[in-house]
Amino acid sequence: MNLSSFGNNGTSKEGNWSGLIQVSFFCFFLMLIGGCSEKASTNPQKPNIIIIYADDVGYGDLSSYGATEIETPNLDRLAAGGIRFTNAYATSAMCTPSRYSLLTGKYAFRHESAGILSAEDPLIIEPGSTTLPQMLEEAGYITSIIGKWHLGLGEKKEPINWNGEIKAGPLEVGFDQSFILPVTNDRIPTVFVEGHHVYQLSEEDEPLRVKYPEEGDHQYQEQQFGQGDASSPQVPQPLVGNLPSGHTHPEKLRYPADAQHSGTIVNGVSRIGYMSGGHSAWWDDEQMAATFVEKSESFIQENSENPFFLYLSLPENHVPRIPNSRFQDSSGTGLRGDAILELDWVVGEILNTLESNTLRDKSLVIFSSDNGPVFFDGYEDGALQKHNGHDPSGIYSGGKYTAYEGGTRMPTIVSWPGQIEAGTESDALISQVDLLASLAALVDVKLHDGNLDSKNVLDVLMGESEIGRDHLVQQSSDGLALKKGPWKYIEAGSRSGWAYNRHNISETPLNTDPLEDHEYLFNLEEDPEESKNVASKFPEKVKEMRSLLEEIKQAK
Ligand code: NG6
Ligand code: CA
Repeated sequence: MNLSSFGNNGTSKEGNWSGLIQVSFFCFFLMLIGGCSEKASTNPQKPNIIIIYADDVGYGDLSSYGATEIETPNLDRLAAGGIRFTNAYATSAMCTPSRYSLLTGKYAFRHESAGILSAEDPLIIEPGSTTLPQMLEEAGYITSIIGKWHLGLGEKKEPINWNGEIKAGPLEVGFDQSFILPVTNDRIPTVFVEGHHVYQLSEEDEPLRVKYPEEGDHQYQEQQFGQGDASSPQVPQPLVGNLPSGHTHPEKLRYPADAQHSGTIVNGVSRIGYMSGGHSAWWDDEQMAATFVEKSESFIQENSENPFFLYLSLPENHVPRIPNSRFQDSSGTGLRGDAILELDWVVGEILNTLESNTLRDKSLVIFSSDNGPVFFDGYEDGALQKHNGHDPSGIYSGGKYTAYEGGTRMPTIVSWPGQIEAGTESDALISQVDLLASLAALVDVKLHDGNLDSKNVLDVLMGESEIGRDHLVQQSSDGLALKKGPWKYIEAGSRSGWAYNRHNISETPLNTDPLEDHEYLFNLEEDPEESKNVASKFPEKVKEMRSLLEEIKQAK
């Protein structure tokens, strides 16, 4: 008998307390007669933990999740060796909030600054607070982040000096080592930061300077110039230095960009924001995947005797999609598909490294993505025109930014050979916010922060239980949604803005009233595509879901 899926470390306000108390008494009684084993707490195990976190990869993007136009053999190998989750979620349909939840165990809507960040935004995780790497460090792990960070750097008061010490960042919130892409690959600066310093920045270089347009500038540019019209006499000039930008030199671009992505050109692609100097440190987009593989391999090899935690946060499939030339034109589905193949290659390299170091059986590997897919996200890179029938949201509607299932339901694979049964599938409801409490249970660390949204679903992750969460919150760019049982409730206002992006394969509005500002209720069992709003048919259910969401929002 295994009861540990009921345990939530007392961390959540959403738990069924009376059930928990009953179970605790029952468990206590069984313990007296020697029959209750809470595997995670009485027999802690310390496998290496590797979270491979992809960017903008959708539910339908992997062949193990039904893709037919794209083959992902390495991710399929991972799935064949573990559990494939079909009801697992990121907390949000955007990057920063999902990553915030993954690392802190808290819903990001509780944090006023956890929106999509720029390179001028400070760190949004409080140094010294409970985080996934800090918890694992406490359990004796060596912890490292390699890849995309996007949770802010530095402090509020002072802008970052990119030529000096860059702090606070990952090292201040629990990572022992860090090699990061600081923001997004479509944002300036296009440099890596290792520890507290820009990687490979030469002192001989002009100082690296970074500047983003103010909100007002964005709108001004967009209204005035649309897609960076160089023939206009008022072409926006760089806000720092005088390097070519998408506005000033559109003829230098691999592909056209929208006004916001028309800042400094790096490797033939204009980015959000402006940069000058620091040229020695600029990354080569085509080598990025190989760089992260190389850094990961060294970290794994150097720590083969320790339990280690590697948060490998890959930029594929975020724009701009500039895979290595080996992958360009390899998928038959345009650059978006090519980037998925590159991601799959990285996963294969990591698995091979674990195997060749005889670490595979000692390693728990978790793969997921931060938010749903998108074709056009600022660049005319042909992704939409060349999809060749590949639908990255699978059977679901929507994608990145949206409250629909495609925004947050993520391909999620958990594998630990010898401990988790291979080739299995689970439809238990889980969220990435649960990793903190679940992994804490695995390594037997008691969490000090009592205000977490994270629930211990370790038994579900281990394939020992099908009982996941009762409900979870999905954050879109415009509001919140709540999923409970077959029901999905979307609060009023949540479908504006990006709602036209309902079905990503066409990005044409299938929805007849995309901007209606009212509540939605869907029965996902009967209508997984979220096409029939049944709110007026089930007013009591709407009321119940609305008040549960309100209760979760109010919880502190
Ligand atoms: C948006 C960008 C988008 C992408 C996103 C972050 C515009 C118009 N759009 O603001 O291109 O960079 O931020 O994506 O600027 S995420 O996956 O990191 O959340
Ligand atoms: Ca993302």
